[in-house]
Amino acid sequence: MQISQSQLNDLDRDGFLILRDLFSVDEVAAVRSRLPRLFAENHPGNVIEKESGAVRTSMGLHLRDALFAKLVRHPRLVGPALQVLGEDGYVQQVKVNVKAAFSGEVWQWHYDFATHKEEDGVPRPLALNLHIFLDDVTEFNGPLYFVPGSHKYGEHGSVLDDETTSYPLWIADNQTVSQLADRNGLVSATGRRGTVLIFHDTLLHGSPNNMSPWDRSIFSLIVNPVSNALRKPTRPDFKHHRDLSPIRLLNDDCLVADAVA
Ligand SMILES: O=C(O)CCC(=O)C(=O)O
Repeated sequence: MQISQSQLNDLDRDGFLILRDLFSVDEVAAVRSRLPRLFAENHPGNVIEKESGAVRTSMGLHLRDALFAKLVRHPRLVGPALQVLGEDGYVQQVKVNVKAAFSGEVWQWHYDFATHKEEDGVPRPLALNLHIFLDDVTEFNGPLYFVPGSHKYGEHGSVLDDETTSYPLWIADNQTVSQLADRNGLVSATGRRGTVLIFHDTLLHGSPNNMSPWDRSIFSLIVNPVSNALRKPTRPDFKHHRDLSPIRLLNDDCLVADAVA
């Protein structure tokens, strides 16, 4: 799948693009059906919330489940990203961020490239983060907040925060967020399950606690150009995969065409 010139313009201007209802309810249900087994596994890629003990994020999923191995090659998800990159991309990171009802914790203000640069030695902020909503995401259950256009300011200052949550994250300081949010406002990315987000590596974003009675799970795939691959890996493979094979797209019906093992 390719996106239109006007969508390319929006992505370039805002740093993110929302593609509503791109995956069907049946496709989302097929993906969601894999989660209970994956979350129950004793796997280092399963990161538990600090307070509740619920799964916060589950990583490396395309190496742990055959349906996720297809999802990371899905043309509706990855086609637009390869179109934007204009070159071969590899699977950098694959996860589901859960944010359970009542207990899902915050993702602090950050931009992804800070971590990619500091922890993986990625040279340039070219990677794209691709999300699929696996639940309806509303104003109540912890949607992502974006500072639109913040990717245009290049790299923002960042420090490692390994205390606030169970997931160490290079975070942006409040002053930077204030300045850019005062100038450009904030957008909360909401939509029905099956909606897709694409966003740039230097876009400031975060998400609040989920104090609602509704779960909020989101699939995330980070695609990085092969030419921009990590140079100084320090993190485990499930946080930044070492297999730099170019992603080759499958057919559009690959999630539902036939039974996946
Ligand atoms: O799942 C969330 O709320 C935050 C996800 C995020 O910040 C990311 O994918 O970089």
